This record gives sequence, C-alpha cells and structure tokens, in this order.
Amino acid sequence: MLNQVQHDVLIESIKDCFPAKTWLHLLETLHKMKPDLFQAPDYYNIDELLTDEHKMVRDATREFVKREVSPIIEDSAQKAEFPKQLINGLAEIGAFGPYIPEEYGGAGLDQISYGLIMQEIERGDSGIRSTASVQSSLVMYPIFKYGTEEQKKKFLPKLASGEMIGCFGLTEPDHGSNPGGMTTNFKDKGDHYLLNGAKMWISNSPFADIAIVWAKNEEGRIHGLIAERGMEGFTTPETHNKWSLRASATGELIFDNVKVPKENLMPNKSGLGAPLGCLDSARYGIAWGAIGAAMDCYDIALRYAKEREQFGVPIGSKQLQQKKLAEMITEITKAQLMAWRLGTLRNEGKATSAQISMAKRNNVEMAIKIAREARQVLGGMGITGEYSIMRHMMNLESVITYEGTHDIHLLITGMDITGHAAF
Ligand code: TGC
Ligand code: FAD
Repeated sequence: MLNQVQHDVLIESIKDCFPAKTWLHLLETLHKMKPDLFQAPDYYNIDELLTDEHKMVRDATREFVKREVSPIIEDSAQKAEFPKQLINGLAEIGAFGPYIPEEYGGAGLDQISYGLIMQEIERGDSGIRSTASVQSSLVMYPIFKYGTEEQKKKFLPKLASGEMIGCFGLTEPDHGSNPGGMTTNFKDKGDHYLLNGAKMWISNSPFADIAIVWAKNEEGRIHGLIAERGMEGFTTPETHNKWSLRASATGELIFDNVKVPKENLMPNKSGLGAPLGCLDSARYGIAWGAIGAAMDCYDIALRYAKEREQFGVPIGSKQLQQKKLAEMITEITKAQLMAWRLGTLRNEGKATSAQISMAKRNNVEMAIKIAREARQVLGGMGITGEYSIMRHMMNLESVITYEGTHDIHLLITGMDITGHAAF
C-alpha cells in the first residue's frame, strides 16, 4: 500500500494524462478512497483510566468517523454544506443526548463517555461536533433540566433519534460576550407570548426544526422559549462566506411578532444562569473535542515526518521537526489528563463552571497551536485539502471564539482566583 507521500507524488505525476474535467472527477474518487490511517496517541496509557463502556463508546464513534465522516468531510467543507446524511448515524452512535436518560431517548451514559464521543467526532471535524454539541447540551439539556414533562416527552425522543434538529439562540448582533444585555423580548398576550428580536451566529439554525431562544420578559428577566419552524414571523437566514466551520450551517434567528404558545416556555429556571448552565455542559464537551482535532493533526504530522524525505533523510530525523512533534504530544497528553479529571469531577457533580472554563480555554488553544505547527510540518501539502490539518486549523478559529471567547474564559479564571470580575 502507498504511504501518504507516495500517494501525493503519484497523484501529481499522473495529473497531466487526463483532460481537466476527467481529472477532477478522478481526484474526487481517489480522495474518497483514501484510507483514514488515524491512530490515536495515548502517551500516558490513559486508556487504563477508562472503563470497558468508555472504550466501547469511544471505539464505536471512532469507527463511525472513519467510515462515514472522513470520506466525505473535505468535500462538504469545500462546498460549505452540512452533510445531513450523517444525522442518522450520529443518532445511532448516541451522539445526540449521550447523558440524557434512556427514558427520554438519550443514551444514559456518563460524562467521560460524552467527552470521548465529542473527542472522536471532532477528530473528524469541529463542525460535525458542533451539531452534536448543540443538539445535546444546548437543546436537549435545557429541555431536560428546565422544561415541563410534556416538553420532555414531546421533544427529547425526536431530538435523540435525529428526527428533529435543534439550535440555541443566545448571541445577538450587539450582545456576544455580554449576553445579559440582550434585547430579544416577549410580552404576555393572555393566551400566548409575542416574541420579537434577532439572534446571530446560530449553529444549525438554517435547517433546525426548533430553536431554544433566550429572551427577556416585560420585567427584564431572561427565560427560555421553544420556537418551532413554521411559526409565522420566524425566519432563519443562513450566514455565508465563512472561512471556518464550513461543514456546519450557521445562521440567524429573526422573530417578527412571533406568537409562541404559552406551553413552549421552559418554566423551571430563569435568569442568565439558565443559558449559562447549558454552556457549562457544551464547553465541557469542547474541552474534549479540541483534543480530537489536535490528535488528528499530530497523527498526520508524525506520519508525514517519518515518510517525507528531504536532503536524503526523513524530515522527522531533524531536530526542528522533532521539537514540534515532541511538544505536540506533550500538550495533547496534558490536555487528555485535564479532560479526564474534569470528567470524573462532573460525574461526581463537583466540577465548577470556572474549572470548565479553564479546560475549554486551555484545550482549544492547545489544539489551534498544534494545528498551526502541524501544517508547517507538511510544507506546501499542508495547505491543501488532501490533509485535514488546514481544515482543523480554520475550524478552531470558531471554536476558540464560540461558547465564550478565549479572553472571556481567562477573565472567568481571573474572577475565580481573585474574587474580582474584570469583564
Ligand atoms: P454574572 O453576573 O457573572 O452571572 C449571571 C448569573 O449567571 C450565573 N452564572 C452561571 N450559571 C451557570 N453556569 C455558569 N457558567 C455561570 N456563570 C454565571 C451567576 O451565578 C449569576 O447567577 P445569579 O443567580 O446570581 O443571577 O453574569 P455577567 O453578565 O457578568 O456575565 C458573565 C460572563 C461574561 C462570564 C458570561 O456572560 C459569559 O459567559 N459570556 C460569554 C457568552 C457565551 O459564552 N456565549 C456563548 C453563546 S452559545 C455558543 O456560542 C454556541 S456555539 C455552539 C457550537 O456550535 O458548538
Ligand atoms: P464580542 O463579544 O464582540 O468580542 C469581540 C472581542 O472582544 C473578542 O476578542 C472578545 O474576547 C473581546 N472582549 C469582549 N468582552 C471583553 C471584555 N470584557 N474584556 C476584554 N475583552 C473582551 N451563539 C449562540 O448563541 N448560538 C450558537 O449556536 C452559536 N454558534 C456559533 C457558531 C460560530 C461559527 C460562531 C463564530 C459563533 C457562534 N455563536 C453562537 C456566537 C459566539 O458565542 C460569539 O461569537 C461569542 O460569544 C463572541 O461574541 P461576539 O462574536 O459578539 O464577539
């Protein structure tokens, strides 16, 4: 079998033998046939900290990503399309509501399994992990925690099976890091609420069936409402021209005098703490997800460095390349241990929001730095779609921004250790 470098050289050398259109078609086919050679690094034998169930869940997700995501994801990202054909498979592996109880259609798994699922999906692509994160932690979680029994029965099983897709509307055009300033609002009209306002940068919004919308009532108190596609005055225009997270659909939520039935308000928590509580769960998933993107970049760079020869020897025999690779595996190992420990704290109900912020911030920065270094190890090949590194690198620019920017998470740690809020 050809190694990656031989595969690329072969492709380059036969390129001129075909007319351009035939060549493009052939290239697409060759790309789909390219095996996913990923081997997960485990430098500190962290597998020994996992239960059989954790490993089973992780391996099933890894297999799904190799079989279903890797062959198509570059094409989806190039075309800036969310690959909807993955929805059923994601539901089957339990990626929608992994920790939601089985009686509501969830997988009833623990927090480590949830993290491992996010890690493996993001190894394939951050945009696909986004869809799973939003569905699980930002749509199913608030309905499960803050919703009525009727809302849980109506929505959770369909969200778990992928029959319904949801999105989460907190950010507004003028209120990103400071969601407490939101202006989206609803008024009590007796038999319904009248919802007005606009949300921006909403993952999955262009095709979501429902939206969890955070809005202020007449007293200025924040509540969560469930808006359903088809409600008059509710539109979801797509955001185009993204250089990042291209395989994820992002859009707006616009509410123009939307009549929301009273039974669609989630009654069991209000105030900014309600949406922020959902973010804790999603940010925790991202702390694991980023490790997946980093592992993929490291694995590719390591293999390439061993195979690619310059000056008559593999570039991996050079100290400069070894420094890059050695630092990558060190940082991945530290991030894996941090995520695992945070998962055990969450399983015991002891993880604080500030601990979650620290892990999200550290692990995403770790991943983005590794993606940048790994891209350089591949030289010119690193900028092509032949390898996933550049796609990860661009995706991670969104990941370091959403769910609280890098700066905001630093300020959360600062507040936690000093007692002074510097937002
Ligand atoms: P502050 O006064 O500090 O807090 C207001 C109330 O909230 C409580 N709280 C939390 N509750 C649960 N979990 C947390 N993480 C919490 N953080 C704070 C707090 O105790 C208080 O409760 P109470 O009862 O006293 O009222 O609020 P602040 O306005 O000063 O803001 C604090 C700050 C800056 C940390 C917060 O606003 C923040 O986290 N901003 C970042 C915004 C953000 O992360 N947006 C994410 C949007 S969703 C998204 O990006 C999805 S991407 C999905 C994908 O594709 O994967
Ligand atoms: P701003 O808040 O305007 O920040 C701009 C800069 O100022 C940043 O560098 C920030 O760190 C800095 N800054 C802000 N406040 C301070 C401060 N107090 N001190 C120092 N520096 C500060 N939102 C949702 O609700 N749902 C979604 O599904 C969702 N999906 C997203 C998908 C993508 C692809 C992207 C890019 C964003 C998504 N978001 C979503 C929005 C995301 O959460 C926000 O972009 C993020 O919270 C930052 O808000 P902002 O873009 O308005 O930046």
